[in-house]
Amino acid sequence: MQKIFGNLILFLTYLSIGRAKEKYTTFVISGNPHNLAVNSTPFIRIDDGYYNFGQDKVNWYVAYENCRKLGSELVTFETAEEFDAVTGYLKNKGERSEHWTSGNDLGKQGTHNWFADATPININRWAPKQPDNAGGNEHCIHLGYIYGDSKDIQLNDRPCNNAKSLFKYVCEAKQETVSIVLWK
Ligand SMILES: [Ca+2]
Ligand SMILES: [Ca+2]
Repeated sequence: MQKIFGNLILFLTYLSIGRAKEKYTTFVISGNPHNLAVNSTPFIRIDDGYYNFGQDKVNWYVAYENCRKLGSELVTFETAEEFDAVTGYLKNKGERSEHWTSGNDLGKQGTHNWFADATPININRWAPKQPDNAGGNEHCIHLGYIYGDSKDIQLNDRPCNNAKSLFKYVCEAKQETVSIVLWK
């Protein structure tokens, strides 16, 4: 009797697993098209991007390493809209510090690329007369109020590893991926 009961339990378990398999399907969708609530700590969502604002003042290489430790890269501004959104966030906070971006011309002097994805910097957000490679030694791009009378946050080139060029930094994470379970 005990054996039959045991077999019955096994059979019912088998049935329920078999049925459960047919009840739902898992889809993996890139991004978060339905704006589901996602805990993105330590990254802050601004428009469609996720950013972390490094508060220590370091050279460009250390800034990059610190972003990598968070599984991210120094920020890349693919569009002027993204630049305006992130700098708007800083301006709203009254933040006047300078921040490193992933931009540089370390690979080829005068060719400024975003290091995170190797695309050219083609947003028109340079400070007046920048990039100027002052002293022949400015190869990394930061953002900030570049001149004493600057009214807006703009881009400028500075030495990548210099005691006078220690800045905060903006890390950018890839978009999160959301798994959605659909019940049939
Ligand atoms: Ca970006
Ligand atoms: Ca410069």
